[in-house]
Amino acid sequence: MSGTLLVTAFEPFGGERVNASRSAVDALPERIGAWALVRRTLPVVFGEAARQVIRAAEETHADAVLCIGQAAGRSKVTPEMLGVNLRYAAIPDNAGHAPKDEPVEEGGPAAVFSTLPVRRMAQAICDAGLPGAVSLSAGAYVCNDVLYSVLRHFSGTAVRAGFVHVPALPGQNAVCLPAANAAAALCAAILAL
Ligand code: PCA
Repeated sequence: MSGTLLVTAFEPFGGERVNASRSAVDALPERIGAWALVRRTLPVVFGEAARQVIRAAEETHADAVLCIGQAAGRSKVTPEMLGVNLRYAAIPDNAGHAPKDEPVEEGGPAAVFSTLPVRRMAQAICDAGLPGAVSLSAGAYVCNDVLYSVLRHFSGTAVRAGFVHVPALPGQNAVCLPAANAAAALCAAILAL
């Protein structure tokens, strides 16, 4: 694949001052292989984050969409296999919403698979000497909300979409990965698209 790749990161949430996804995405170059990158930062707000991804993808005529989020406690850069039709917030989002077991989409399928080659992406991260693994759960918070909604929106179109969680930054969590390493892992994953 080649063309325009929309890469999104998230603003900080949960009372933190930084978001590792933003640091990693900021460290990416303008072009990676055959891809020209366009970047956006999303609010950590159910529903609104996904709307902003979809609007940005349509405005920029993106050929593919790769959303990046932080997963504190994870030690690896993890391409997500699927999104689920579930909202559950252990902490309120940045607009104060804390849904408890609500659907993302009323009547939607229980789960949708990423349309990016997640196994190849994870393997490429490992081949680059960086920590990578496929994840089978993007959780039920705003990252999953974005993945599920974006996949549903672009289902049946030529636009591929997926999500990668990165570990927290040093100083945020004992389990961490420097932004430069997370960015290098994302580059490897993007080259495998
Ligand atoms: N991580 C959260 C939302 C924003 C982010 O960076 C999540 O995993 O849902």
